[in-house]
Amino acid sequence: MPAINPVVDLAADGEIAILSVNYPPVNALSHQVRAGLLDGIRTASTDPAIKAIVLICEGKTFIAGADITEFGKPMQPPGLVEVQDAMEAAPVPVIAAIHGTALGGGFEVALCCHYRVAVASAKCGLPEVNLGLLPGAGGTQRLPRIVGVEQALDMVTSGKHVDGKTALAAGLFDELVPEGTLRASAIAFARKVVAEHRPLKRVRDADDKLAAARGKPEMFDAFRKANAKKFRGFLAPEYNIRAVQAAVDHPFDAGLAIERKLFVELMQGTQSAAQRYVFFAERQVWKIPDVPDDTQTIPIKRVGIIGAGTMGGGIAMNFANIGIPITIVEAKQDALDRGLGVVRKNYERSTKSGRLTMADVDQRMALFTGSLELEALADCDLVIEAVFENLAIKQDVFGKLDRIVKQGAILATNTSALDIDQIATAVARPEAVIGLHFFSPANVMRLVEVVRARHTSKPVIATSLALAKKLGKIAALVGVCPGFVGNRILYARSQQANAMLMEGAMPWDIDKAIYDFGLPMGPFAMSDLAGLDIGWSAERTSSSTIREVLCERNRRGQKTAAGFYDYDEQRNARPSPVTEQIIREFAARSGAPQRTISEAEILERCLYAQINEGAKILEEKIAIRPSDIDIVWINGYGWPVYRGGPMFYADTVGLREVVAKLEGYGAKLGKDFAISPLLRQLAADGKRFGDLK
Ligand code: T1G
Repeated sequence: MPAINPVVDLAADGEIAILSVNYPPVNALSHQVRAGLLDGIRTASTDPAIKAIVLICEGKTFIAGADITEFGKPMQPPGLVEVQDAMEAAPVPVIAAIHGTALGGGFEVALCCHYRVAVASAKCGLPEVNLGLLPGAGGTQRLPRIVGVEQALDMVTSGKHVDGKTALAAGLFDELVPEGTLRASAIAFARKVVAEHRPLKRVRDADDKLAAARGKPEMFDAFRKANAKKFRGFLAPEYNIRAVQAAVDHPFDAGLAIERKLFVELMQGTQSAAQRYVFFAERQVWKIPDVPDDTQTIPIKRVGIIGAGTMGGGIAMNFANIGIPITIVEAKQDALDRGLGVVRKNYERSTKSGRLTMADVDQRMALFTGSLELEALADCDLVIEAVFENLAIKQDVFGKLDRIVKQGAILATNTSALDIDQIATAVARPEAVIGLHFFSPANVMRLVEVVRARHTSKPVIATSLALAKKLGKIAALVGVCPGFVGNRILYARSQQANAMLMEGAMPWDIDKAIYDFGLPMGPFAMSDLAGLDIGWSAERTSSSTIREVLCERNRRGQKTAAGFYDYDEQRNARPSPVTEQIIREFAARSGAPQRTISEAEILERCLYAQINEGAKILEEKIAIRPSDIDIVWINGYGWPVYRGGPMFYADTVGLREVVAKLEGYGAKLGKDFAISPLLRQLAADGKRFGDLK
C-alpha cells in the first residue's frame, strides 16, 4: 500500500490496513495529517482486499489534538469533520490503537472509529476547556452517548485526562492490551472483529445514555450551581455545558451544528486567545537562551531545609512527594517538633480526601530527618534556607553552610525580596548560590521564581529548573532586584491601591474592582488574610500609615476578626465603618482632597501600574520575556488565565491606550511614578509586548 504523505503512512498486514501518523512531537492534527488520514481512509476503504483498518501513531503519543499552532490562521482543507465522516462511514471496521494521550481532536477522531483499543498506560480526554474552547469536532455530542451526561459534563469542563482502566470501565476503550504490543494486539483485535462479524459501532447512533437525561434540564443547572465558584469568569465551561445539553435536546447533526456555533464563538473570543497564549507561555518559560537543554545537571538525592516554619515545611513536602529524603534543621527542638507536626497534619488532611493513604503519609514522613545541627546538612546535594527574612541572618547562615556543605552542592535561599548577590558574598562559591522563591503554601502553590544571581552557574540554573519540573511546579527564571518579578509588580499595584485610599476610595471599593476583574481577592482582603502586623511592631509604631493605625487599634486582620474589614464567626468579611472612619481621619490629617473614584480608574491605575512595572522589569532584563511575567502572575498571584496575564492583557487593551491613561493620571500616580521608556517606545511604534522575542 502506498505511503500517503510525509506524516501519514498506509500499510497492510494481510487483510488489515494500518494507517499510521508520524508527526512529532504529539501527532497534532495539522492539515497535512488531516489530508493524509482522509486519503488513507478512502484508499483502504475502497480496496476490496482490506477487511479492517487500524489507526495508530508513531512516537510518544496518539493524536494529542488539533494543531494549536494553526489556530487563528485560515483553515486548510480537508476539515477534521470530513476526515471523521470518512472514518465513521467506512464500510469496514476502523479501530483506533491508542497509546500516550488521546486528547481533544485526537480523541474525537478515535470516537469516530468503530472500536478503540489501548495500552493500560494510555489516557484520553477533551481538555479544550483549558484553551478556552470546547471539543469542536463532535466530542460534546459523542462523549455523552458513551459515558452519560454527568461524566461527560465533568470531563469537558475539567479537561481532565482519564486513565486506561477508567476509560475501559466507562466504555471509551473496548479493550486494554499489554504495554509494548499495541500494533500487534490492535491487528489481532481487528481480525477478531472481522471474524466475529461485529457491527460497525457508530457512536453517533447511540442514544440510551442520552435518553436517561432527556426531560431533566435541572441536572445542567445543578451542575452549574455546584461549580459556580470554580467556573467564575470563564466562558468556556458554560459553553461546554450548553453543547452537551444540545446533545440531549437535539438529534446528532443538529447538536453538532450547535456545538460548531458555540466553538466558533469561543475561538474568536479574547478568552481563548489568552488561554492559548498561556499554553505556549507555559512551555516557553523553561527555555533559557544561554542555558542550553543539554547543560549538565547536578544529581539531587538528598535535600536540606533550614527552618521548619510554614515555608520550610511546605517546601520540604514537595521533595518528600517525589521520594527525595529531606534533612530539616531548626534552632530549637520545640520548633522542629512543631514544624514536623504541621507537615504530618497536612499529609493526614489529604487522607480525608482520599488523595493519600495513611501508608503514603508514613512513607513520606519516613523521608524526613530532623536536626538541630547545620552539620547534618554536610552531605546534601541541595540546601534551601527558609529562615527569618533578614539579610544579616541569611548571610550568617550561608557563611556556615559554606564551611559545612560538600562542594558541588547547590546553596539556595527562599528569600522573597532580599538581594541574593548580597547573600552570596557570604560564601566562597557564589556560583552555587541561587534563589528558589516558593509561594505559600509551598506544597500547594505551583509557582517557583528561580532567581539567577550574578555568579550563579548554568548547571545550577539547569538543575534548579529541572528539579522544579520534577516537583510538578512551573518555574520562571528571574534576575535579582527588590521583590524579583512577582512581588515587585505586586508592590506597584499596592502603591496605587494605598494612594487611592487617601483620595477617597475605600478598601472594599478597590477589592471589588480587582475581584470583579477576575482575581480571587483584592489587595486589602489579601492583607487581612496574611495579617496586617507582618513587619509591624508595637514598640516602633508611629501611626504613619493607615495600616499602622489599624494595628494600633488591634485590627490586625482576619486573626483579630478585624482589619480593613470586619469578620464574622465564619470569617466572612464586611465593609467596616470603623476602618472607614480611620481612613477618612487619616486622609483629612494629611490634607489629601477626597473625591469619588470610579471603578474604571481603580482598575486602570492598579493594572496599568503593574504593566508599567512589567515593562521596566523587561528593560532591566530581570525577566527573559513578557510571557514569563504572565506565568508568574497567573500561577503566583491569581491573575485569571482567561486574561492571559498583565503583559498579554496590555496588548489586548493596546499599549497606546495604556500610555495615554497613565499620562492622563499623571501626578495622581505618585511623585516617583515614571512611565517605562520601553512601554512608551512600543506604544509609539504601534507594537505589542507580544512582538518582543
Ligand atoms: N498542537 C500543537 N503543538 C502542540 C500540541 C498541539 N495540540 N500539543 C503539544 N504541542 C507541542 C508543545 O507546544 C511542545 O512544543 C511539544 O508539543 C511538547 O509538548 C477540534 C480544537 C500532549 C499532554 O489541549 O496537553 O483539539 O515547546 O511540552 O509535557 O476539538 O502537550 O517542544 O516546541 O506539553 O509531554 C486539544 C495539548 C487541542 C492537548 C504532552 N489538545 N497538549 O505533554 O509535552 S484543541 C490539547 C498537551 C482541539 C478540537 C480542538 C501536552 C501533552 P515545544 P509538551 P508533554
